[in-house]
Amino acid sequence: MRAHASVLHLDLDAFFAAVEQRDKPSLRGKPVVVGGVGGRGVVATASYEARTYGVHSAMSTREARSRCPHAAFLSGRFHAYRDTSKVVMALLRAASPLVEPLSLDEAFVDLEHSGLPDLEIETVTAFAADLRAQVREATGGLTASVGLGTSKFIAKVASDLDKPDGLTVVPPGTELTLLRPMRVSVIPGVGPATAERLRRAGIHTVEDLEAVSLDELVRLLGKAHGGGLYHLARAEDDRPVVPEREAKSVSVEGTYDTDLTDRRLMEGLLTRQAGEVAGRLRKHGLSGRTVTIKVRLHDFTTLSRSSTLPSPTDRTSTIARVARGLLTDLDTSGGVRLLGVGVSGLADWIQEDLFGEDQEDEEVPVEVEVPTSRQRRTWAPGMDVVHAGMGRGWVWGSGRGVVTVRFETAESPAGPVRSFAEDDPELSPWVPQEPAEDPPP
Ligand code: DCP
Ligand code: MG
Repeated sequence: MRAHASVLHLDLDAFFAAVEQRDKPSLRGKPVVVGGVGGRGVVATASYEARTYGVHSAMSTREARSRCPHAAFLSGRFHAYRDTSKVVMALLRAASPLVEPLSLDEAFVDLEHSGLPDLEIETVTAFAADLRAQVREATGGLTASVGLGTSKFIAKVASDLDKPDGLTVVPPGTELTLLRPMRVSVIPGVGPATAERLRRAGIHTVEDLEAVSLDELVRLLGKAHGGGLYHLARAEDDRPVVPEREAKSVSVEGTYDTDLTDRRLMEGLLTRQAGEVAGRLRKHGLSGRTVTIKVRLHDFTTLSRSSTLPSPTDRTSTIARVARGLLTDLDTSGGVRLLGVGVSGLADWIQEDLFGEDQEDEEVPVEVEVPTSRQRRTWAPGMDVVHAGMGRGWVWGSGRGVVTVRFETAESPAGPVRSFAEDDPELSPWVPQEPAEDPPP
């Protein structure tokens, strides 16, 4: 625990839904649910307007529809979330060299190295207020909730206290007063299973936990976990803010506007991605042992599978073969929205070189063509489209051969709604320019 509240945690509010409301003016101030819109889909997130009806992340979309039938149910646009996340992370990195992203919409920032004259409450609070204003400005109106505290644990708890659009500072010395009445699940590492075990031992709050001896906790939860909780229950947390280090993996992924169902096509895409990964590894003189594939299903579940090779490789053929093999274990019959290949466990030398001369990479690049929405005729709710006469808009709904579009963008006022035949040649999916490749490791 530090002497000053110099750890900042920032978390964007209702992230995916907020991006949708920014880009779809007619949905601002309205209930919006983003997630799998099909029969077995789950909610990824809901706007705060929808949350008042009890809709929340991980709930089935079916249940969300019954709780809030008038919400807009959108299937998500990952390119927009990723681009927005990049803007926010760049802004944080400009504020401090020590930024540790936790997910697309969440990061720790260490203020000890941000060039502030001091770390007194007034100074760090003003810094945080300014950062929140900058985020709003740079993202076109998204709000972030920020917490400041003497450790990562406290900063993260604090950012959640006044959501959405909040700023909470926990002054040094007040940590335990804040934590004691809270449920044990507030502690990082206390998931449902641990919480249940503690509950059976009569431990509900942090205060209850604080009263338990180290021996007893170790007996209940094992040495590492029990020991960790013993300290966190006392707000003792010295974990440093660790900036993203050199890439520990090289990966390539693609998101698709339509649900891919053809196995051959998916294998082709994985092979092509394996080629790109291998090319980047070779370019940087790297090789890796663990091949991972990432697959996001139509209902938003994201799966990853990996396999570790006996020795590192930088070969397209090896990576592609493993990636295709990993795909065979997954049930993708409902359709796939994202595919990716990565190699981790990087080393800067290649074992295979020790045993022979540099062989040609024998994998032949494959020609694959991803079907467009027109070929598949799927118009996912929320997706970006462009109409020859009407300009940019988004799919409001589709069915029975008709697709309904609302014509508006982040910069326009709420726009008109028009319906078209699903195969209207004037209407096509709108895809943003490919963003520049991430900087090499
Ligand atoms: N997400 C998801 N599936 C989940 C949880 C989250 O796909 N089970 C996605 C959607 C969220 C984003 O990650 O918008 C960020 O997650 P958060 O937990 O920060 O949730 P939100 O930002 O949506 O809401 P909050 O205002 O509570 O932070
Ligand atoms: Mg968030």
